[in-house]
Amino acid sequence: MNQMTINHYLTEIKQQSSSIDSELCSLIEMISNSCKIISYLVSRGKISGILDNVNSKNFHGEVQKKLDVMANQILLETNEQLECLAGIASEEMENVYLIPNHYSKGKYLLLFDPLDGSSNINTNSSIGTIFSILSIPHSSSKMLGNAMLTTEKDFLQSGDNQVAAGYAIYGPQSQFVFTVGTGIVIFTLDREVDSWIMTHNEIIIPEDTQEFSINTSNMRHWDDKISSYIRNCIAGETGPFRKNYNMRWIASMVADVHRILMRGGIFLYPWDKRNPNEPGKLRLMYEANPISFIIEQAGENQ
Ligand code: FDP
Repeated sequence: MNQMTINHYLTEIKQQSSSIDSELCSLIEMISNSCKIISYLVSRGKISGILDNVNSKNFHGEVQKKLDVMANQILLETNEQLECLAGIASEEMENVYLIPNHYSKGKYLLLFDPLDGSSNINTNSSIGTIFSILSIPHSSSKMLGNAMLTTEKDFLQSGDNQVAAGYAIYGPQSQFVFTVGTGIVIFTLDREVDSWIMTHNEIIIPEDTQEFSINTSNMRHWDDKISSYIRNCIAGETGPFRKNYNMRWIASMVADVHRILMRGGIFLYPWDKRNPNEPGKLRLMYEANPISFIIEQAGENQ
């Protein structure tokens, strides 16, 4: 069987689309390499001592585990030297990281959640890494010699501007899922050859489904519309939808969304009354935007 690697795939689509350049391809490949290292650490678990808490919280107030910190460092250090990035933003860092002057810079901005679902690390459940890639907006780009300069403001773009997005899922199989706006591809890590191998192409989310995914223990905090929708799902054949539904909640968005990519369903983490001044638990730039791009690309009309 001819095995398609990420490098082969990117080389092919670069020839087909003028909006995909070599820098973007190298960046995606390097992110996939970082995820390979993280996958290895995750799979060794307690043996590599990465499950312990470190004595710090991230700036969202969440207790960090050694693995959160290491995954962040791996993504940062492997990608900063690539010569195609101007800056990096991470859920684990308070400020954006501008590529230091001793490295060459490029036009891309990389945003990531190094370890999504990290409350599950100790339970040996699936967790993941989410990433999003933007370009420095033309209007704001300033040059220093040949290098583009960037500021925090350049990161604050609409999700529609993403040039690529994806995630790695570390489960029974490790998989790397991404889009450059031409559909979804999935690569599975073959540890025997230490390579991501394409296993799924042209993914379309099945239209018909019997599953919804939401943390129903928060129901009392939701607004009326969400509560009523979920009550209708729970009512099954006896309710207005006249259909029985099943509920699944892994508490790791990457794992819940991956299941939906494979067999359909809906995932919700709605705003709730516990933090009325916040728009919701999921972070727009590192979680909601990239996952939305993936889901959009897995729609029927692509
Ligand atoms: P986590 O905090 O463990 O990183 O985005 C955060 C997230 O996980 C999602 O992956 C997951 O769907 C959700 O939070 C789980 O939240 P609850 O524990 O409130 O159910």
